[in-house]
Amino acid sequence: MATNRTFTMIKPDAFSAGNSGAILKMIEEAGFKIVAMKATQLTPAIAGKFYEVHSERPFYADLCAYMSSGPIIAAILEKDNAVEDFRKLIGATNPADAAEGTIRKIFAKSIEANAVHGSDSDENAAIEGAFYFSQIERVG
Ligand code: YYY
Ligand code: MG
Repeated sequence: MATNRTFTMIKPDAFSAGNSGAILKMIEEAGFKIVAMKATQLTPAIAGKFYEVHSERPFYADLCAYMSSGPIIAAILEKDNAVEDFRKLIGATNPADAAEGTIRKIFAKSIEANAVHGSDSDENAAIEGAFYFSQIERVG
């Protein structure tokens, strides 16, 4: 996958609140193209694999339970400088610290139920995109 891509999930809190459309609208209005997308529900084991990097962190078990608690939307997004620009669009992990106008400031319920995921590097964007989407399930 090219480095002008990032990976996102609309998390269970935002999906169940019916905010997926509003979030996708903000994403498109910020100049991102959706080049792969699906709705799915993770099992705790799959959530655990996705967040394996956090497996030693105290919040890991709760995070895996939360991320498998309801449907999500997974998507690959394309834009120049995608990873950095998308992290700016979503705001800080804790919505209490997120800047005004960011997706997490507007939609997140808590540090755990924080509405969206965004990859933190080009390398992880490629890994995370490939975790969800095969070649035939995405553009390019
Ligand atoms: O990349 P980002 O999602 O902003 O934060 P990470 O530090 O990678 O943590 C992943 C995920 O874990 C975060 O979105 C919510 C949850 N989490 C938590 O529940 N409690 C924390 N103290 C830190 C993170
Ligand atoms: Mg992260």
